Amino acid sequence: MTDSLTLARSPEAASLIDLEARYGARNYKPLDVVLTRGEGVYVWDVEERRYLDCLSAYSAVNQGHCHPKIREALVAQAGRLTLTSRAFRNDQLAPFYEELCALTGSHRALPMNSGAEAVESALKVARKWGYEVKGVPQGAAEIIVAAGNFHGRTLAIVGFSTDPQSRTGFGPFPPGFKVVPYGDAAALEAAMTPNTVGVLLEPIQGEAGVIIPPPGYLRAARALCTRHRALLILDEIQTGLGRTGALLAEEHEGIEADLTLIGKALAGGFYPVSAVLSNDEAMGVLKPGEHGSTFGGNPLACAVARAALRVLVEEGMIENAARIGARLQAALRSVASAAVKEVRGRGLMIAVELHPDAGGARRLCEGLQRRGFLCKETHDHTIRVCPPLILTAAQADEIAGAFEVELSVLSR
Ligand code: IF1
Repeated sequence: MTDSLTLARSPEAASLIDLEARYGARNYKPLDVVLTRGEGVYVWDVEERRYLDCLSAYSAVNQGHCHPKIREALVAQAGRLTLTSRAFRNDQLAPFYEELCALTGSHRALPMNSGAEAVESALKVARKWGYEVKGVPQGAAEIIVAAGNFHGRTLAIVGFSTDPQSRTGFGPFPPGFKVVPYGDAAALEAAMTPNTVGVLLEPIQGEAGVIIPPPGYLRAARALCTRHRALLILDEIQTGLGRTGALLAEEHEGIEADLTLIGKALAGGFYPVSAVLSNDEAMGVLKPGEHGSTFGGNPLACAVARAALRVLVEEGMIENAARIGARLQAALRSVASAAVKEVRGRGLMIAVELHPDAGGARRLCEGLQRRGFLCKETHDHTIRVCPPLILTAAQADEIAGAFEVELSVLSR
């Protein structure tokens, strides 16, 4: 099991890695690649080696690295006005609301910063809606989540995580959450009570390894929430904004959530911007002073997000993700390797799962790195393949080719 690369490491890279180890919290174990520049699907390390980015910063760089039009919007706004607090209004928030709601068919949007903040905000809205609109007794609200979920790293969120690494050592956790198996509509129905105020699901579970639920599961969840008067909350922070070949993954099932969470690529990798998208009934429960954020809805965030959404749509990235994603999935499935257990995906949200005895996903990622492709493993045996949505057919074929070569080494 190689635990370090055979790639030559310059004194600059070695020094930067040492400084990280000396001064940084050790909450990540990144590949030993020190990046210094990004453009489109490519990033370069401090030794000027070029890599095709197959992670897109966990789908936060769907538009490609350093997109020039988003950068222009950032620089222009940064020279005018960056932060006012919400004590005052600014000239970017209203057009951001209007464009975002028009694009997504939402009635209202709540602007936040990180994905976890959007999730926490949705949990608060669902509980308040439950008490004030549905009539659930105060303090009795229940929210159902799925096993294998990943919704962020705050205490409430890790409190309902089923991943020991995410939750061990951080208790006690807030009550009011129930966990059901993902993809099982009967189990979801059985967990619903008159106090159920919300069901929080990822349309495709990202961190769990691109787990796609059975066809009809999301439609069933939608119907159950309608029947039991609970809010369907879809976390599209990773699946949204074109990643699965549709603007929102919910479109593949022809449903609409009551609350939809977006983040990551909402600002094309330039700035932390997230949002809760809602119909009037749910978001209407928030009154002035009941929720907020220092940076939520700031003019710089809104200007950047407006540009990020504009290029996503105008440059056909969503359609490209569908077309090139299908090509890449087919090419990866055609790789004849005994090491591969399954290739899963929708659009350019793809995962290659290896058999447990194949030698480990981390080793494959290090081999791919030597060939100029940056991928990230999840849960030991699965490699995410999530390049920017601007990927070309030729680049998709290069990724599949690199997997074929590295997998042939693994399966020997
Ligand atoms: C890490 C992966 C992890 C998310 C979904 C909410 C959030 C995320 C579906 C929270 C964030 C990031 C967090 C980052 C690595 C990455 C990740 F799933 F994408 F692979 F961890 F599981 N909902 N996912 O995927 O958004 O607060 O981070 O802006 O924590 O290591 P955030």
